[in-house]
Amino acid sequence: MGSPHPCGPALKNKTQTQGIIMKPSKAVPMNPISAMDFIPQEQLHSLQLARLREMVSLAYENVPLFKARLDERGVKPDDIQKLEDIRLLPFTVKADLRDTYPFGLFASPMEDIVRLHASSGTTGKPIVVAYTRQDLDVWSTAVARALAAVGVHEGDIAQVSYGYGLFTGGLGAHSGFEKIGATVIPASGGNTERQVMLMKDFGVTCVACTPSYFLHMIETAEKMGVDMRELPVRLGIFGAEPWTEAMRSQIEKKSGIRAYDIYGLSEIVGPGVGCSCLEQDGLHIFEDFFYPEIIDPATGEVLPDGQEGELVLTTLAKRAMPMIRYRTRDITSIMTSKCACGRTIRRISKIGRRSDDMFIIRGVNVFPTQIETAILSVESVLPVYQIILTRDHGLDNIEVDIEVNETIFHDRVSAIEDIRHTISHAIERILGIRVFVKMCAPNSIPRSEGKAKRVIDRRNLNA
Ligand code: DLL
Repeated sequence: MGSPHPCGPALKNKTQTQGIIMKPSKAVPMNPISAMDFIPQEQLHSLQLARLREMVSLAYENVPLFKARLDERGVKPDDIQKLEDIRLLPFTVKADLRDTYPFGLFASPMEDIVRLHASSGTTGKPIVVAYTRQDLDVWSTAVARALAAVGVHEGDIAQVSYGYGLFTGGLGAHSGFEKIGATVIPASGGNTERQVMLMKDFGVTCVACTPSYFLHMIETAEKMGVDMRELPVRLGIFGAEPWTEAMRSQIEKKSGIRAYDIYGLSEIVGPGVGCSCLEQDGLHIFEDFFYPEIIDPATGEVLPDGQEGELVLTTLAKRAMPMIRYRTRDITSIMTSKCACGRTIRRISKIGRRSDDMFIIRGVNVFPTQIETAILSVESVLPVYQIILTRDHGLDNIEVDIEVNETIFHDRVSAIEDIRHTISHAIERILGIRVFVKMCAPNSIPRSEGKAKRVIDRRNLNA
């Protein structure tokens, strides 16, 4: 403690952005838990190599699938002599977790495993992930470092509104806040009016939930006559789903808080693989725990920093279920510039899409977040939308349903029609194709309490 927070001065200057008045934050001293974020690169690389070698041996000796794949390639754990040798190792994919369901990828005996989580897949069985006591410590440390990077500190009152349970969001965020020494309110998702009440009555200063759920909280607060800008809440730690910069600005504008981005996935640990810092420019990866690579999704070839591709992650400190070169399907790039916050750990750019979120309409690749960007380029529209995919005589069609607010809804029909046209054109500008846009009545699109369901795919039903 004692030394000034490397981001302190920047923080003070950021009370006003793009004409939006933000709640002032005070500069906080650097939390010692952040020390590893500033480790010199050479030290980081030798630590990464030592840990990688340990992980590979652990997996080789205990996970039959991994051993078989290495043997097939004629690779031995000892062949990993430098960090680049990671390229000798095979990728792991989601199907590997399904095929070995439930415990086939565990590398530690069951008596050392103290926690299981699971992520619900779109089909069939969930994937199961495991943690030893030491893994839980790594996880809470990663989340605490993420929180420290955005200025969460002792004395903060944190409402965790990610779902608690098999989903890693709730318990993951919870343990990070506890490690920082904040007061945690384990609200979990749902019962939004009560969420707003807690926020107000308990003097909440930090909220953690999905960005789409926070937007719903803002709306609910408005209906309850509570102005979030008047509450002590000053920052949000949002993640678990792709969201755009435009969505971030909307949230900040409507609530007066700072919206930070936290990234993670169950297979690797849960939330806390990476997080934005006070600079809000990309997400730092906690590289001493999770080794990032970017590959060309088509060829598997490793791409240089700066190039966009699929993020591949290797756990460097997880013993229950080490993950070697896990293909996340998340599309991003490793940023090449140094961050103004001074952290030496590298950043990835905001994850706007997953390769499996993509759908093809009339030959054009479309990602839901592109549609979000178009919608949010139009003033007075909420990012409450759904994309409906249908198939007619073998041809895919897309319809974008967008809600309008009460004021617009009760305005002239021509006003709604104007907005519809503007959005249609904005989408056409971004995608290069025309799509059918439908304006919907207020509150007609279901709100999410966790990850938003943006795409309703009806193509199989009426193919
Ligand atoms: O969503 C873990 C998590 C919980 C992260 C709370 C952040 C906050 P899964 O359910 O396994 O785990 O889903 C992981 O969600 O591969 C991404 O596609 C997406 N995702 C997670 N965070 C972000 C983010 C949790 N900040 C999948 N931006 C990942 C974009 C995200 N996408």
